[in-house]
Amino acid sequence: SVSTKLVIGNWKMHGGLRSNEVLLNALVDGMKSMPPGLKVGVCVPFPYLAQANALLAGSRVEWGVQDLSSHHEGAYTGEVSAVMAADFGTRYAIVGHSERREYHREGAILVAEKAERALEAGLTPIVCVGETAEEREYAFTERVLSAQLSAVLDRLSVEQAASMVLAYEPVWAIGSGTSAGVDDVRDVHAFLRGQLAAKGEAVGRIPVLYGGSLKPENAAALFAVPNVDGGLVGGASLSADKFLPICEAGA
Ligand code: G2H
Repeated sequence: SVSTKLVIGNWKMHGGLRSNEVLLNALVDGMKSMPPGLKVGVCVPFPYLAQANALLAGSRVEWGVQDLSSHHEGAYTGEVSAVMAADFGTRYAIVGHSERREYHREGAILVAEKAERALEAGLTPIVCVGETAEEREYAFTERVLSAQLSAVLDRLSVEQAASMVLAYEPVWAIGSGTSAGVDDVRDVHAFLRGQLAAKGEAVGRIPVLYGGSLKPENAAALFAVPNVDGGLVGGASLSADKFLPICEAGA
């Protein structure tokens, strides 16, 4: 657990050259007055990596991708490798987001391979785990999270695992407008911390982010929950007016 927060924007499939420029410049500016220690990043669609590199290099805002290929290189039409992303100064790679797991049928092993590719290329994987409403209803939350996480931890070396970021994103809270409650988040993050700590002290200390309808109104309360080291922000990361106050709540 870390005292200063890590706040990552996940733009999903939003953006355009002109609107990105306005947003990224506002973030660079806004971060100038934020307390040191706070770490902020934005995960942009692949075509905008070069733009992020150009506008954010040297600033306090880092950038990342939202997915990666599980392969190194080769005949994989439409895929983008971790090494390619790294060519653009990329720091983070979200892997295993529930939208990838659901709409692209990504399984636990594939997600683990993607995390491994990211680490090999020097990127920090942000591994997303989360249960659906139905799984939660049947009290399968811990079983689901444990299966998703252990697939990754089993594949990585301890050194690699100690360099990743974990994000808890309850699928039922994503894009719903309502975040998970602080009691749920406290319980789940304590559970995840225990799973990580079982892999040793270094892995037990990695940042664990909360994601799912984070907004300026609920960020401070969620960031105050034990074992919450920051947030993964979707919808509210698309405007500086919302994203910067969330970042500030983590300062
Ligand atoms: C969860 C989150 C960011 P939102 O997917 O990854 O999105 O904040 O829109 O719920």
